[in-house]
Amino acid sequence: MSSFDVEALARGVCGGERRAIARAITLVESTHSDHQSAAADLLERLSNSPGKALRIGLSGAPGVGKSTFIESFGTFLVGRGHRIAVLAVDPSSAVSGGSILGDKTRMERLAVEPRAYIRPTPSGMSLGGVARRTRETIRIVEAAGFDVVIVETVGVGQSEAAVAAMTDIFVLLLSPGAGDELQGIKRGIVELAHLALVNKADGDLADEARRTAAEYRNAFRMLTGSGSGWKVEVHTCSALRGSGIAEAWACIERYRDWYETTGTRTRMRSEQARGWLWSEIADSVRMTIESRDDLKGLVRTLEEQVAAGKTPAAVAARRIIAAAFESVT
Ligand SMILES: Nc1nc2c(ncn2[C@@H]2O[C@H](COP(=O)(O)OP(=O)(O)O)[C@@H](O)[C@H]2O)c(=O)[nH]1
Ligand SMILES: [Mg+2]
Repeated sequence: MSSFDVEALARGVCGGERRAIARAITLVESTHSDHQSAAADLLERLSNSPGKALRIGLSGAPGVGKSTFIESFGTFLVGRGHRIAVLAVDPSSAVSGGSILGDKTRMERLAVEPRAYIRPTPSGMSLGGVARRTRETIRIVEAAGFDVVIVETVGVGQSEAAVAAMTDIFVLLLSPGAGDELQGIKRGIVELAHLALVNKADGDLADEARRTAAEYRNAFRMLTGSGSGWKVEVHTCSALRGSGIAEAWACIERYRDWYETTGTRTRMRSEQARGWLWSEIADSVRMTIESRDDLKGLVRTLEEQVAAGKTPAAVAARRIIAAAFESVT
């Protein structure tokens, strides 16, 4: 992207043009400083078209059936007149590379559906970078008219909390049988869920899936109580056969009603926006420090001292920040 007309790009995005959407996402993912100011300009223009999309976080261990579920669920929603965008937040999948190939075959119908847009994880980005750009990508696809946005994660790392902080509802996909330790899911992730779906409830696994759902229903009854006031639902589905998909959507719609009528949406979106502001500030301070040649020596020395256990991290951080801001004023 060498030269660009941000106004035209914003117009293209708002008109739902796929090429413009792809260019806009590439722009916000770029780490080039010129691109970053153009990206900020673009996002400001897009903020005139407020996001009305329902943002769904979807998580589950590798192999649980996320891609198959997205294909089935996405096709179902498209059939009901929705426009759906799928964004993946998983730095590890970009490293392994394998999942993208698998997804092409597992999301066959959705991948060619004009009312759907699938964006894989940008490669070579840290979790922080992916999470930051994913928030901006959500804004782009919302402005482009997609009214359901699914943000997918793998359920084994830290990206879940970041995704929960940028979505309206968090859906956890589970396998029949195994308890959550065996499913490779961290406890904290289970606690983020508003809806848990035990997938693969078909054939030989159907009974097991029902039992697993009952177990999770019990576990959630004990877990929640004081929380937000939403009672976590647990259902079964078969992404492969398409059963339980309509029920999952019905639950999401119930949640949405609750979310909007109780004022939770307004409160959560404000909290998320505030959190976003502060993480942008933290990121910018870091990037500014990293890009300042005059600080390189100090940073390197203190980094080594911290690594060697000679200087506490907090002390070194204060010195670096003091040095960075001192020379600004
Ligand atoms: N029996 C059954 N298999 C499924 C179902 N959903 C996914 N699978 C299979 O589970 C494997 C992993 O699915 P995939 O969607 O790639 O999982 P992901 O890694 O979570 O994205 C594939 O072989 C799928 O065909 C289901 O509902 N029932
Ligand atoms: Mg997958």
